[in-house]
Amino acid sequence: MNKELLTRYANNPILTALDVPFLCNAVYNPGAVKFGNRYIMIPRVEDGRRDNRLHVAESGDGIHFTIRPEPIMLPLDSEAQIWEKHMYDPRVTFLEGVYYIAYCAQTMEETVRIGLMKTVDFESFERVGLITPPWNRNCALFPERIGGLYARFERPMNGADAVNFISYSPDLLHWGQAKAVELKTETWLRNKWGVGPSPIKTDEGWLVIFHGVWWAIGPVYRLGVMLLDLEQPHKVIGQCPEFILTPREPYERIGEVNNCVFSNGAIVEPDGQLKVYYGAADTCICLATGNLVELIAACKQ
Ligand code: BMA
Repeated sequence: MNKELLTRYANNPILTALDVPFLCNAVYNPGAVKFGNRYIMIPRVEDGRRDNRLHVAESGDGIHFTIRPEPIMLPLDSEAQIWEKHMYDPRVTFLEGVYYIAYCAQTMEETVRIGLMKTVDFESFERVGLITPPWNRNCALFPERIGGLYARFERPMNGADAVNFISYSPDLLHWGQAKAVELKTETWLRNKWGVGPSPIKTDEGWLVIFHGVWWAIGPVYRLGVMLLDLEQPHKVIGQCPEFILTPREPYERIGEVNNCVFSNGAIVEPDGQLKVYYGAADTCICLATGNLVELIAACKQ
């Protein structure tokens, strides 16, 4: 088969800077979740100063989204004033009746760590706290406790960028017991890789979409898929050796960052279709779909 496992929506991109009702540079890398019968995306919006904020975008069909002009506002305490100069790459996880959003919190000097906020209605949002030390950029919560503890996928930026961990917490604030995720390195993800949307529970294991980076003239970001053990999620029980989406279309090849498909938001439909929302070239938002059964089978080949 010469076709990637994810299929692009024919009218990509589905959201661009021109759809945002104020001057902005780019809109990309959205978190995504189904909320009742509505689709919610939380895109990263790079405004006319190139500062990054999170906005809510809504849709009835998962394709045509309207973005709210106001960013998500959290009370700006003194810590947030430093750490939330930029907010981006949110992962939304529905956990124990609450929507948690793990996002990158970055200073003016570009030191980055993970912040966590929560909402029940996508109208008001509450900060939970900064949940990693500085230098961590990819984090997604699991949608349920594992062994009685909250769990997350994370990648500290400690020089070993190709190592991701699963860590655990009793309260969502204090995290530890980190275990390295045993993913096999392939050439296309050799330089670094990180979690995409929050892990999806299936009968066969946790299905995880992730990005992998190969450094050519610059970085090339592709998407892959793996399957993790339900009880010990650092154990990779299946891994598709090939990427499932690679930059090919002009909107993925050319933009603020060329050759980049990056996802941190996906929605499972009742019929087993997976809608993967992704940022293309750090410029706009696109949609690709896959089939859960096929993705699981690809991990087990
Ligand atoms: C990563 C993150 C993403 C971005 C990607 C490509 O490190 O910053 O938000 O899409 O780089 O620039």
